[in-house]
Amino acid sequence: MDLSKRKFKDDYKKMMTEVYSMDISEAEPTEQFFVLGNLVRTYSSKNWSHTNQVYVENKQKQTYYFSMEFLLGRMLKSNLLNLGILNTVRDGLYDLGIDLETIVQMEPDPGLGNGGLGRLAACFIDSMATSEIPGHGNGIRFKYGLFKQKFVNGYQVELPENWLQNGNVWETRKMHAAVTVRLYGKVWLEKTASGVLEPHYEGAQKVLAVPYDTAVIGYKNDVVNTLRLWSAEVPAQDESTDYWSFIHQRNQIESISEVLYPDDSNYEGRLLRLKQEYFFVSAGVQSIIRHYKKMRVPMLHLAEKVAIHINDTHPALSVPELMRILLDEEKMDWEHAWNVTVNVMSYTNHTIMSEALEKWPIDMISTLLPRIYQIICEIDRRFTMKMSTLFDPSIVERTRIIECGHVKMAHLAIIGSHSINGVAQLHTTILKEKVLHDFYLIYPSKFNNKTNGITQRRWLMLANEPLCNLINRKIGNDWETTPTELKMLKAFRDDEKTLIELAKIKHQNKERFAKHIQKTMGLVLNPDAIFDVQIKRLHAYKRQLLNLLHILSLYFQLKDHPEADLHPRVFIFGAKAAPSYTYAKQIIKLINSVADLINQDTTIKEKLKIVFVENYGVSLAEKIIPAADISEQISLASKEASGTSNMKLMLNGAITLATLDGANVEIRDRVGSNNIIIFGLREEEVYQYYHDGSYHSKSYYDRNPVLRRVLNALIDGTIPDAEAEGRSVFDSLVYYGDEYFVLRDFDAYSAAQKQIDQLYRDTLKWQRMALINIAGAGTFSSDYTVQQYASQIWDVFSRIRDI
Ligand code: BZD
Repeated sequence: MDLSKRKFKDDYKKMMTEVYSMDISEAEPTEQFFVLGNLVRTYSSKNWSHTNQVYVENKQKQTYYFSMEFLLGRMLKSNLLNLGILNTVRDGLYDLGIDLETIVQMEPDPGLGNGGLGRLAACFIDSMATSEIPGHGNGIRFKYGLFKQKFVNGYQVELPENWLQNGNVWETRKMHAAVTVRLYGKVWLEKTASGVLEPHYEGAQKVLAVPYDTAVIGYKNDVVNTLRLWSAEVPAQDESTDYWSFIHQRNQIESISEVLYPDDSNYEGRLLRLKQEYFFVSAGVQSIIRHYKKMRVPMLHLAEKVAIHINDTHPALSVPELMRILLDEEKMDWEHAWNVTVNVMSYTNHTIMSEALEKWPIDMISTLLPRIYQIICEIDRRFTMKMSTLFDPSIVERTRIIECGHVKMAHLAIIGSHSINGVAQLHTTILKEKVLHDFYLIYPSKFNNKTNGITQRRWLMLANEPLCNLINRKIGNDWETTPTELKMLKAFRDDEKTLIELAKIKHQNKERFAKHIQKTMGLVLNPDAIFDVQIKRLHAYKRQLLNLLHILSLYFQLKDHPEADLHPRVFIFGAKAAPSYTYAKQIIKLINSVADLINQDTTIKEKLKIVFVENYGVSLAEKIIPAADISEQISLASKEASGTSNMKLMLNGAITLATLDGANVEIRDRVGSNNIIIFGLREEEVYQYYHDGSYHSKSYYDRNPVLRRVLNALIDGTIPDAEAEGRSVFDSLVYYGDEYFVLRDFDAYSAAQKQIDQLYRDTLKWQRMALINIAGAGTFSSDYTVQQYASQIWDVFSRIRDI
């Protein structure tokens, strides 16, 4: 948008008066933030209603991205950037004696997600608006986001994250668009005079779903899409309602949108979770249908105007919910309703881990959602009947929805969608060949890959302005809207001046991060050290333990040979563990205890430092990533579906240290083997071990003296105050099979780390690698990913063609 500094300053002063009736000089930073937020809203509001109007007038097909999680991060700067007024506003505020960066910190970081899946959803809505795809988010307005993590004596403690405490400047409550969601009760079918079966309901609990809409602003293109998050409320009561039963009911209902479940990659069959899933799906589908009806296009054509995307299985109930509406309310017959539904729905799988696959006990579903359960049974009946004529009975048994008293949500999503995609090439191949092979035999053409992506706006333009400025000076700014243009940087691969500039920027970013750590943790970091970063959820398969065991081996090397020629290192961890995941919490405690041991040991001359940041989330990631030299992507091959921090870190010039897992494979293909450090078991080798059962972790302990010493340190008192945790980890690695092959990959990992130690000493060589990584990161822009979804899955129009 066009905005002069002068106009902005006038608007800001005026808004301050309107909102708080005071002068700027009297305002606190929280008030300054709130006023700026309000102003940004007014700046985008015209385009928001205009975008909606254009969509309606053109009867344009709309995509709705259904996701339990949207891990948005702070939105002020991102909105200013996308409106094209970031610098104007920064300068204008400066004139008014206000520092934008101070205001930015006042915004709570909405943590409405666990990790990669939720952050992907946030990148996607940003990219859809930027790519001019008519695409909107649909989710839950959790009152409490993912817990706030604190370390107490090295242990993770979870505190509530009350992000809405001071209100949310970005949202608009849309009472007129509220819908009713029905839970429990009885349902039976009765034949009408015309002979069709009609459902009758009795005694259902009614929940009012109230939408809160947030503008999703495209990058400098006047497009504003919508993120719609639903809040559960008590419907208006009639006068006879008893007061106490009302209070009881209110508590029950409001609990639905109270708190995000913190369990990532682990399924827990809790009733409240099932309520949450149905709640936002039912509200979303109902509101889509209500909107669609305004276009006056027959319901049979729904799939020409609407696409619904199922982000992991959490929204899989959208399949029977849409069926319910088409059958019961729109009076469509089953075949037509099913055809419409399958054409509307598409599904992304984000994991192959069996413990993450949702399956609900049938008594739970049938009690909570009686009509939905009937429909699921009918989908299952028709599926098994049809497939029995075409496939081996064992395949049908393995693929049906209802099995052993459970409803399998992935099966429901697959059968009810026209497209199933994995999130990286390797992941999709594993789905096709192993995990979902039976379904691949049945529906080969439904399967496709869409490698994940990240938005370069948040993860480079906002997080790393110095690097962004350097890139613009070298190759111009076409890459902002055509990110593959970053490849032009390769022309500077042998340009010493550019490489030195790159090194300087990284150094400044490391200094900035070191300052932050000194201020928040009291730890002094040496910015000349290698900053080695592993930031992701804590999970055994991601193998933070492999990193830790290697750190211990370096420590012992330095204890034995204080003169050892090791380049100083700072190991940076950021990770939350699911509160119920005991093993992950033990690993957190161990890392913190090793950090105490090493950080306080003056004999190693500051060569090693460990920083475990508390409460890792989007805002911290924005600080850490620009300062990273090494990106640790060391999951056991086959287990990490894609990963996305790998993409953010390469975009910021970190060198990836990785197994050939998830999108690491594609990163390697992009930058070439010389510009990434690959180690460890490959996916085929992992499966071979599963097949022949020949992995015996104890033999690695017995045969490898370095490893033995490190592992013994876990149980011999070397690590202060972590005996129980050390013993548990030791036993699991040495005696209980080492599920994720940590000991098997230890030597290869250590060798790779040694190679890094050597490579880093040659600044020009290192920076050349960094440059090639930045140049190759453009393909991993979520702009391209959503453009591929739009053209190949949703069949919606995007102004910009995919690559
Ligand atoms: O999804 C992650 C995968 O582990 C990553 O490999 C992948 O890059 C991203 C995006 O595709 N999965 C999750 O983040 N999963 C969850 O957060 C989750 C949350 C609730 C329940 C189950 C899983």
